[in-house]
Amino acid sequence: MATTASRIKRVVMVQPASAGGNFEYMAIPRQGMLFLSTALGQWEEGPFFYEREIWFEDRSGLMDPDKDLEDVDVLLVTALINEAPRAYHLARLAKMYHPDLVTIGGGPQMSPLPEEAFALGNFDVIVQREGEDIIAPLCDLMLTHPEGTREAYLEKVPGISYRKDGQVIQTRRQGLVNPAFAELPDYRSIKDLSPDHPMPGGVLETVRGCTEN
Ligand code: B12
Repeated sequence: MATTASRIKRVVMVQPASAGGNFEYMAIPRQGMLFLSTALGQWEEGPFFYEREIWFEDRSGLMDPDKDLEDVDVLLVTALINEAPRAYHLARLAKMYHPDLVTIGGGPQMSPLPEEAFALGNFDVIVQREGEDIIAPLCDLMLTHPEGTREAYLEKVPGISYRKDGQVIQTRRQGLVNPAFAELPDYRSIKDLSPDHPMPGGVLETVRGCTEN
């Protein structure tokens, strides 16, 4: 963890390598990290500013959780089921090498299964459902209050799980994030994205949630 008292904090956001590869032909990064990065980048109400790097392992190669997370303050991990084994492995090693690093998980696999994520990934917090509106205040909280003193603050954050005295505590969340909250995906923070190393395909989000009601 960065030891300086700087107001600038470093966040690495990872979409872990998928088992068997990300499709047959090409890696298509998902949108979740891109919108969370926008939300962190536009946050001005808290004590910190967030410098982000989005690391899609299927595209940029595997991260070394020892070397690549030095001087990083927060690790955000997303996962679908086919990325969950690597996600948990990575998060566990990250915590082992950097005990003070804040680790937060989320996405379609961990959201409904926080117990699995805590047991296998040893995360500090799991975010359930959408995350744009709470991610910056949550990072502020985690970086301001040391482990063991956070619970009173965490219980006020809607839609998360955390551990307290060996139990998993879940907070309730109602409603959806306003679609204009983080307007555009933050492609600029993607690691290694340049004209020499473009993405072969991308996704455009037109509607959030289930299109079949
Ligand atoms: C569009 C879509 C696709 C597209 C585009 C994929 C892409 N690469 O972008 C296509 C058709 C290609 C596809 C393929 C697959 N998909 Co798909 N897909 C979806 C769909 C409909 C929307 C995903 C999306 O873009 N959402 C918008 C983004 C912004 O939301 P998000 O990713 O959920 O992220 C938000 C939150 O989850 C949260 N969050 C996410 N990660 C994190 C991390 C942290 C730290 C925090 C704090 C918060 C957080 O914050 C984000 C912003 O609010 C969902 C169903 C749904 N309605 O959600 C299924 C879904 C994600 N797909 C699913 C699956 C299984 C797959 C495949 C593995 C299928 C297969 N066997 O090949 C592949 C994997 C491809 C890949 N590598 O991504 C499952 C995942 C279930 C699971 N437990 O893993 C879902 C949930 C459908 C379902 N109900 O089964 N998919």
